[in-house]
Amino acid sequence: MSSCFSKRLQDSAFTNTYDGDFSMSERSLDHLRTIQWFPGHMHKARKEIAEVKTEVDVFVEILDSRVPASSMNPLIDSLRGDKPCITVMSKPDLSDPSLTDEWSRYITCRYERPVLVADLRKRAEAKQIPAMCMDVVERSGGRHSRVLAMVVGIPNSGKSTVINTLRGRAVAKTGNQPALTRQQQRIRIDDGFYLLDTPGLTWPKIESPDSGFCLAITGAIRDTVVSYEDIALFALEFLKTRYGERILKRYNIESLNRTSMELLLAIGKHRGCLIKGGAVDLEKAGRAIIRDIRNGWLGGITWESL
Ligand SMILES: Nc1nc2c(ncn2[C@@H]2O[C@H](COP(=O)(O)OP(=O)(O)OP(=O)(O)O)[C@@H](O)[C@H]2O)c(=O)[nH]1
Ligand SMILES: [Mg+2]
Repeated sequence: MSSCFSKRLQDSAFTNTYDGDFSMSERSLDHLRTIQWFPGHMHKARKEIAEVKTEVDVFVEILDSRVPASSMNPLIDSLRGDKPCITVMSKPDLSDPSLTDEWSRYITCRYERPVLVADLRKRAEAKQIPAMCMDVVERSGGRHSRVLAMVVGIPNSGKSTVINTLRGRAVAKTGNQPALTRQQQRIRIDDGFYLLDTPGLTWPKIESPDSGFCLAITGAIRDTVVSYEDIALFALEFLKTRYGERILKRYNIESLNRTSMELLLAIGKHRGCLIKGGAVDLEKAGRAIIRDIRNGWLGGITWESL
């Protein structure tokens, strides 16, 4: 393990959750509040996961590879306890390949568990999951003639999608918005392997404002909880330091030497997001940027680095 990562990382108190530095440089968005979203159905889901846990052989934790740190929900970790686990990093088509690779190697080394990076809509990529589950169950001394794997993760990370992909048809409801799954659902993949879909869980208390915004950008938190203007301001602050060229190119902007609000105004103007009288509609402009990001039109972006 020591050969994998720097001493700084190994010394860090990275136990259940990432505590490294993924804050934005040049912060100028102090007015943005910490986002919290843990609606009632998640309390119920948490209870139901705890109730069924004794039957479960292995956990499949789905992390959104765009926000690997904020996807590592300490609540899920505590519900899992010492059950075997594999980690699947979803949506690699929307994240930055080199950072996805770094995170994947980090999680493998730090948590000593198998990690699969996969576009969960593609059978060729997801099909390794059953064998990986069987393998960790066997190595942990559990039964393996009939394995029940519980799929857990933050909302909108791809839990129901992977079940549909492995089953070969749409047995679970999916869509690019959080909290679509409200109840557990057990699906037979083959005679020896069952998957249990669960409702997505957010952190009961999001400590870091940056984490809340990362989850909002990627659609793990309901869009009505925070304005598009605020999410876009956060996103632009990050993008101009890490992926500035893409902003310049996509929105035909000449210089990044502007505040995030100035960028939002320029992009709003460029996109024609105007209200009566010609002023920029900041909410509309923000929504256009967030849509571009979620659709991958600004390229693969990872919002958290090691
Ligand atoms: N681009 C991309 N989209 C994906 C991938 N996996 C899932 N999706 C999409 O992500 C969205 C959310 O997927 P779901 O399977 O509904 O997510 P979930 O984790 O079940 O969400 P909740 O039930 O709300 O907790 C859907 O639009 C999927 O098509 C992936 O690897 N890449
Ligand atoms: Mg679901």
